[in-house]
Amino acid sequence: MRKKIALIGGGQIGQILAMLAAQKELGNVVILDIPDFENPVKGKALDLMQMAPHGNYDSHISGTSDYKDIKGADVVIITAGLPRKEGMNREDLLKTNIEIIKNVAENVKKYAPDAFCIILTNPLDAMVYTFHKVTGFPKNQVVGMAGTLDTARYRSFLAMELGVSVADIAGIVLGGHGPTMVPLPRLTTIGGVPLTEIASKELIDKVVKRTREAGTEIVKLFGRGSAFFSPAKSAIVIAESYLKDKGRVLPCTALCEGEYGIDNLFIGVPCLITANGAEKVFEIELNDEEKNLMKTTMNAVKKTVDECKI
Ligand code: A3D
Repeated sequence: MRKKIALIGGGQIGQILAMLAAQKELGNVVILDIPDFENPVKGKALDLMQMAPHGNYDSHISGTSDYKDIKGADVVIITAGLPRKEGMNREDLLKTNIEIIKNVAENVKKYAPDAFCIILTNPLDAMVYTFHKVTGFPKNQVVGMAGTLDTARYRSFLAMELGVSVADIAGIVLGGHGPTMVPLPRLTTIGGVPLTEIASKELIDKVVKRTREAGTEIVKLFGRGSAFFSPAKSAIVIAESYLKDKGRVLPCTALCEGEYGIDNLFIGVPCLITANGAEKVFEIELNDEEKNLMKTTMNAVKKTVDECKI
């Protein structure tokens, strides 16, 4: 039987998620939005069905505002909520998006209690924490998508600066989804060659800074709204690893229970994604400077989580 992917939120990211999931034939896709946006998501679904003959996929795509339609979903990807506008930081979205996430969590718990859940709504780390608290799902069943994107941004900036194939850049960005995130140049390699041996400190610092501000750079260019192609692709990579039991090791926002000295917080860490969900968090031995950066990002995430009062 075909797998089922429920997309909660059918806006900018939701529509690209639907297209990518269909093109990869990950399963049938249901796009759910609020009643006011039921017709637009039905329209997007119909448009994607009409792309199928040239897109070479048989996935069925539908739109709805009724949670009954997500019943039996294998994967739920959540983008419901407001995105940033120019001049806003992610925390400015907290008040509105926390109510939306609580509502989504209650419904996912009721209608798709076995689904692997991937959350994108900002402020990301706090929204994943809230979703996990409200659903009470096991920790391996809930992740946030942020580090997968932050790492993709880091890799693409390095490729652009160094004039090398992005495929040969292996690296990781840890921590919260915001300006305190922690790219790890010390552990980055280009075709097996350590980055620190072929790039100057100035170049590395420039890329690290641009990575931390990458989302804001796009928000400034758009004026209204935030990135959507790359966040959608990053979430699909996580979903695919789960659905196909690929065993990708991806930076995801996962529950830490002592790892990295972090307790009871969802934050970006390297995760093994299999058919069991976020099966394992890998712990890397960090140096003192990196440990300090992790402490700073942990405190930033904790501050936002505390504001959720959940
Ligand atoms: P947008 O195009 O506005 O789509 C959001 C959709 O959510 C809209 O269609 C809304 O109608 C819908 N929605 C609102 N409330 C509900 C609800 N209660 N139930 C169901 N649907 C609802 O935004 P977007 O797709 O550009 O961004 C979505 C979210 O992702 C925002 O919070 C962004 O900040 C966030 N985002 C995260 C990243 C990460 O890397 C984590 C990157 C980019 C955007």
